[in-house]
Amino acid sequence: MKIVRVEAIPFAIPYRKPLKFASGEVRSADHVLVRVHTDEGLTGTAEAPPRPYTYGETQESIVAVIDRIFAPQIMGLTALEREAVHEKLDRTIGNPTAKAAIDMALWDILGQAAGMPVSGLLGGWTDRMRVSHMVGFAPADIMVAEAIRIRETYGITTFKVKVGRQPYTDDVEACRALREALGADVELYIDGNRGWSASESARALREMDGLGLTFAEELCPADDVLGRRWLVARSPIPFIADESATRPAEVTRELLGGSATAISIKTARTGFTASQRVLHACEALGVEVVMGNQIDGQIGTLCTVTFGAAHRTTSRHAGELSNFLDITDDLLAEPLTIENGTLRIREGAGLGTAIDPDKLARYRQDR
Ligand code: MUC
Ligand code: MG
Repeated sequence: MKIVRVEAIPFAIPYRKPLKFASGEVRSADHVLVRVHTDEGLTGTAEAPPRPYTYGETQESIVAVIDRIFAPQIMGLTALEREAVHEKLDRTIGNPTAKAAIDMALWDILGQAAGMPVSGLLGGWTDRMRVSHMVGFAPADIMVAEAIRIRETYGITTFKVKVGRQPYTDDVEACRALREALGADVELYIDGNRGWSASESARALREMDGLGLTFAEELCPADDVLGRRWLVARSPIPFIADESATRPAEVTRELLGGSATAISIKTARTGFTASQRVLHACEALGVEVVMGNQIDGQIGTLCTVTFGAAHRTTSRHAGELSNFLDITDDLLAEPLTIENGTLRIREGAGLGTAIDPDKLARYRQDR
């Protein structure tokens, strides 16, 4: 199971409509397909999504760091030496999605070698997750129409509403319109991507009181250290750290410092190995977690549901698993389908991320 080759293939697939949020917007899935090959002919597959506004990575930087630094460092190690692989990767600061994709590709290899699904190797709690759909910025009536369409088409009843606009009252109006249109049975929570100040966030939360929101995520920057702690101490609902807590140590720091009371776990940035460290820390500390989405394609979404369904704690809340619906196509040979508001894991050996070679040829950017 020696690693003999690591491929980092840039590809781009257009979106049907852009997804807009306070820290940026996405119009094309310009991701990197990561394939780790072993001497026995097994190939582990995952994808890395560049999010410059969150991690500083670009498609070019992901390819470069894998080709020039990570691949030469891990060549010759085996898929069973994950700790040694991570010791090498961690010599380089940052680059979370590049590292995570390599980690998940190694788990894929382990599953294939063992003839077992990765979800079972991780924990095997269940075979599916309820899906939460992310509603991006638009006028309130368009956001309502999208949520209604998603509920009618896919049976999804949990929505994460992007907030953080100026004036904040636009978002208060959108959340109120969503609650009125969708009724009391739908779960709603909000994500500000650091768009507001602490005082704007506090006013928004007060004005949204009564809308039955479950969580508030990254409403103001964690770098506004005292303002953020002040806000979190007053928040009537758990306050999720997402981009401010991207590594196990950051999770500890933000939670113990009072800058968050819940955590978004994203396999796109912590793979499976570090996501388990984050999850176990959260379980030990007694804080809730949500499986987040790095605006993943279907490969990344399959990784998220594989991890989320594998553990009891991550299965308690709906996982953010529907961003791929906005993308016009994908590389997966067998597309994902959301039915009755749920997404299932793959039952076969490994992750089930078999790639359609014709689609890869069509969308890859390096030839
Ligand atoms: C999210 O939960 O914030 C948007 C920016 C990012 O880093 O992730 C997405 C979704
Ligand atoms: Mg977020």
